[in-house]
Amino acid sequence: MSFIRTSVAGGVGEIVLDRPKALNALDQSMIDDMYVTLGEWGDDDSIETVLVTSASDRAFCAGGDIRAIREHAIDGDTESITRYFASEYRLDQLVADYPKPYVSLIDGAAMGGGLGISVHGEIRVVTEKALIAMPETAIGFFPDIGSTYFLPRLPEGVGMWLGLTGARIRGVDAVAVGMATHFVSSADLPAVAESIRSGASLADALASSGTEETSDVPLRKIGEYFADDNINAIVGGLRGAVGDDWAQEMVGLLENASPTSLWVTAAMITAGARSGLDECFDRELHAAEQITATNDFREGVRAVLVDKDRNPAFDPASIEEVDPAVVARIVGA
Ligand code: QUE
Repeated sequence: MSFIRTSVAGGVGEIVLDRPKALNALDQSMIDDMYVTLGEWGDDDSIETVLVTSASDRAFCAGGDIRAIREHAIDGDTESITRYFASEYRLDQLVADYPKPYVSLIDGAAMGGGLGISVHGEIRVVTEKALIAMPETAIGFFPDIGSTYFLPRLPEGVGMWLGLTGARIRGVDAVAVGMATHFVSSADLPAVAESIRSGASLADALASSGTEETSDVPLRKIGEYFADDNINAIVGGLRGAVGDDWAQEMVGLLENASPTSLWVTAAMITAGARSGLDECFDRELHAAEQITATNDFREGVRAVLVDKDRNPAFDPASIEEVDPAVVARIVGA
């Protein structure tokens, strides 16, 4: 029993994410199976291209197996937590370093861990059904999977905006900010996949990509409000924009998040701007080990994913009360 399916034909190795009931959330076995498969295919001269697709029509991959991590935290099983994140980040690093074209077809939700196995790869194809986000601050965690490397390299403020608010963006937006490389309509995606499987060059398979649609991500406002590394300054700026509905909507998203997670996220993205990818993964592993031991993580996962009351009791409850020493301990600064 495996939650990934693999096949090889015509020089193309395909991994199908197949855990639809959990929206393909990556559990330990999927991470292990993907790592082994990609390792073998990387050394196999008969394989020219790797294709990653989903068996779910709703999701590419909703994230990590964060419910299991919460159970490990409650049980005090820190070994399993370290094993999970270390192997997940090692998989993401392998995708980043992959010696041949690695192509992800994203035709549904791709969040958190789902971006770790796609964004670091060479080709990321999205459709109008793609929904892209780093939503971890709402569960008392932080944007990980190497996002502390790629978020600060997006256009001005965009990484901080995505990481702090957990805002969901569409496929066309993901192309506009550089998280995705190609847009194909969902109706045309099966033909693109077939073309890749039949051994066509990626240039030919993707020749008709593109869209008339335009992104409505408000880049100017994002640059205005989120190009800062201080949470008080960001939230203060947004709160001060009284007539601006978008700014107040962002305040609402930030108020939904763990205040500690917001400070940790800002510090991690700021540090990641000046770090290589491997250093970002090391920092993320330390922070993941630390933050999963906190009350906010247990409580955030409980409220969003277990009881689904969406009413977490974060402690402290406001950004002003967060202790900088706690943030520094989690980040490892
Ligand atoms: C933040 C997250 C995750 C999330 C929601 C958040 C995450 C994750 C899932 C998820 C969603 C549906 C499932 C599932 C998991 O949701 O990492 O098993 O069926 O995996 O706000 O980080």
